[in-house]
Amino acid sequence: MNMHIPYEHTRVPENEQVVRSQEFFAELRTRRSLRFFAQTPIPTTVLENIVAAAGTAPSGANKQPWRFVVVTNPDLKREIRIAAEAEEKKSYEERMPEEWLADLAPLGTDWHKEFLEIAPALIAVFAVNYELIDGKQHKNYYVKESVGIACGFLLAAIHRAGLVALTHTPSPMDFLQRILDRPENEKPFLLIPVGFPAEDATVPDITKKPLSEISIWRT
Ligand code: IYR
Repeated sequence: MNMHIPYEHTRVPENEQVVRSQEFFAELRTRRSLRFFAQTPIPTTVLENIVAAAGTAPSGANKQPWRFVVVTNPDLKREIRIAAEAEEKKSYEERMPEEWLADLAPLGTDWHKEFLEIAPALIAVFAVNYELIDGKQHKNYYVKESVGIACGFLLAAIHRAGLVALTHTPSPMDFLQRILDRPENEKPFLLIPVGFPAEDATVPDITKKPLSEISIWRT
């Protein structure tokens, strides 16, 4: 059944396209992954808008196979920190090969994850591999791609709102399913602390590859 409706489009003149695309790039390039947060709370409306923006992402067959669990409860944040640090300690001390540790050295990361308690909000993103409707499993499509795109939208929305975040990947992170009481069909995808930067926040001295290195033009 084809249920198309007219697409509303406002034409952007070419000169304005150039300005807008340049400004958007300029804004995005100031985004950094932050590990040092202030405790300042985030207005709930802002958090809602950020998550709603993520929910506009495209997805396989428009199944929207994502769930965003927004955690501001201090006891839950603490529980998540303790569980994440237990896994990360094992990873850093036993599981990660030398090459990986060497690649992470410029970032200065280790198993301590204070930010999981300090950041005013943690957004735990879950990938929904299938929906359970009336006890029947309905598969979702391109789940990783879809949720990855939604997380990109989420990070851009966080940045646009004047907030900072970290795409944190404790591994393994099944503890999130248990602590946050999510069903079997939802698998943890990313854990994103969100907030304001600490006064004395620092970031690694790293840069992005130039356009010439990330693109090939076949004109
Ligand atoms: N998940 C660990 C290790 C880690 C891995 C990568 I790849 C990073 O870019 C950063 C950290 C951690 O969160 O510390």
